[in-house]
Amino acid sequence: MIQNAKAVPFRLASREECPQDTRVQVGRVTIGDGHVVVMAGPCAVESEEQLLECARAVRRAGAAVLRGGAFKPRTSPYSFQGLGEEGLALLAAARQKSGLPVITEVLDPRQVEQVSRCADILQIGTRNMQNFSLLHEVALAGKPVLLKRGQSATIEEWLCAAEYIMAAGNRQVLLCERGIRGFDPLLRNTLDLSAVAVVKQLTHLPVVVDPSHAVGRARFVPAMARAALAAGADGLLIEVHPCPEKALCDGQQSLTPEAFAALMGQLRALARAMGRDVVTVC
Ligand SMILES: [Mn+2]
Repeated sequence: MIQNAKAVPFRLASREECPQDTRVQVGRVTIGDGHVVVMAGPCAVESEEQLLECARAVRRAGAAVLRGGAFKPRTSPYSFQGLGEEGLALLAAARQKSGLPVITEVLDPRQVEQVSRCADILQIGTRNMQNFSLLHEVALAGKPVLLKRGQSATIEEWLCAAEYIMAAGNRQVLLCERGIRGFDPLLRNTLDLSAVAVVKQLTHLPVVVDPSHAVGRARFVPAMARAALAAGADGLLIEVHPCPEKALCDGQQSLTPEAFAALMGQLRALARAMGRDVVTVC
């Protein structure tokens, strides 16, 4: 038993354990069945108008899941930290009005229950990938979990973090590549698309790519979103803001609704060329 654990540090997440692709069900949306699921919305929930405008725009363009942060883990403690509970209430309202399932980040094990009430997918951010008490709590919540890769995490460390969630009884895990720490100041991070190919082979879990946080500049997001789809990603997580220059968080990497709609058209064409579809909620 101990020898086995040594040989394969992530067992439940491995292809050997489960040769068939895992499908994660989020309301009527299935992630991991070969089709492409696009999740989009603002970095942070800022107001009712901002969130609803964004929800309507991304839905119209064909997104299947609404993203939005209520609790924001910021590099500086003086940056906007999110609306917290008020943000969760706005997400719940947007979910109801738009009919889109919601993904939002949970930062603290003590908030998992509260966040679970309005979230269809619980997001673990890059800074918390190895916060094992948080991974344990989200596993117990019984909701799908999107696990972002740590900024400096190896693929194996990332899969071991997924294993923590699975070993605690939750198999509904989405892996999210969001860029790793690079050396080039022109980009926020380096999008590791090779990780998508590697992880698709090593595991049966769906893989989502977040090009927004990887490149950190809106003008580079469409190219990397297309590349992620071509690399085999099951889904994309993209930041969209009705007015990026006024965003309280990550405005420089947020697409306008118009740019997002144009990108969705390209993604649909690319998906078709690969014998896939972009999933929409109707
Ligand atoms: Mn962000």
